[in-house]
Amino acid sequence: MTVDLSSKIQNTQFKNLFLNASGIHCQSKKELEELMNDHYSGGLVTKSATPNSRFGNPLPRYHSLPAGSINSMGLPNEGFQFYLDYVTHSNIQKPTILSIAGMSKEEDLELLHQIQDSKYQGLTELNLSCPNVIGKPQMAYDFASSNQMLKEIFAFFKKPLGIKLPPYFDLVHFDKIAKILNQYPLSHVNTINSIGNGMWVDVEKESVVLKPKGGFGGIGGAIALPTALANVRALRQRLNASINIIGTGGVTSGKDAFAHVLCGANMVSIGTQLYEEGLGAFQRINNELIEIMKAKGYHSLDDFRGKLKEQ
Ligand code: RRO
Repeated sequence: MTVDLSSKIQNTQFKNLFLNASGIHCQSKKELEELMNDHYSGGLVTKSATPNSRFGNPLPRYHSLPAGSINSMGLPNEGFQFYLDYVTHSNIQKPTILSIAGMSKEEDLELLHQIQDSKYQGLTELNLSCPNVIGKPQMAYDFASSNQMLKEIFAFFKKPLGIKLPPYFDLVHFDKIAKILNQYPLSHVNTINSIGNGMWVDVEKESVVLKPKGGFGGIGGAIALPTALANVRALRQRLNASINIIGTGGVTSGKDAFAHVLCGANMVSIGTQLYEEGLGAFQRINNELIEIMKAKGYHSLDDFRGKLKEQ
């Protein structure tokens, strides 16, 4: 029995549904090349870019947890031009998602103007949810500002654009954000970014584990899975069908990816597990998902996407 893992975001066709989560294995040229050449990832997402390169927050800024991770990287990246050059000039063998994260609305608009004026034809993703930049709130928790920003963006931006959302925790907030997003021709939403401003304690040292922000950081990995599934499901139930969903959060196995698709994900991205296991995670998780689909008699993702049953 053959199983087809191909998927689409708007008109962009991916040979399989798996992506790296932005920030994982996608900052340097070497990492991007390795991702580009990996046979088992369907596409490539770049590290969120700021106008100029950044070192990011002081170290230590990533810590593995028993069932996930905490990070406060602080947007280390090579600068917007580096990533724009990479996705427009390199030997591109798979679809790309160019992630951007300006430090202000003005910077975001400026980066989007540059993309609009460039020859880049791939997908762009505006990160409205980085939890770790000191003094900068997560924009997508401010509904009025997000709406105003999208209004200004779509007045000039005509290429495929998605946004990266933070997790929401209240059904009223899902209603509010979906009502805003449904007014715009978004290619996709990517949900969820890490669960912002968590804390881990090293009991032996009686200390936090990260240097920046007094130890507060974004939580990812297996412990984020239930929150991620809820966000994919709740947004799929509310967003226009034309807005695709990239499910991100807590995927460590084919089973977790299957659950994301059941909740409505078109694509699935892998963060903490990719960092911990390396690129081999793509092949393993691909194979696990294929085995589950074969056992259930599913040929394609459409056979079960969004078909989560209620009790
Ligand atoms: O660089 C980071 O600290 C970071 C970013 Br931009 C993000 O969107 N999510 C995250 O967990 N870390």
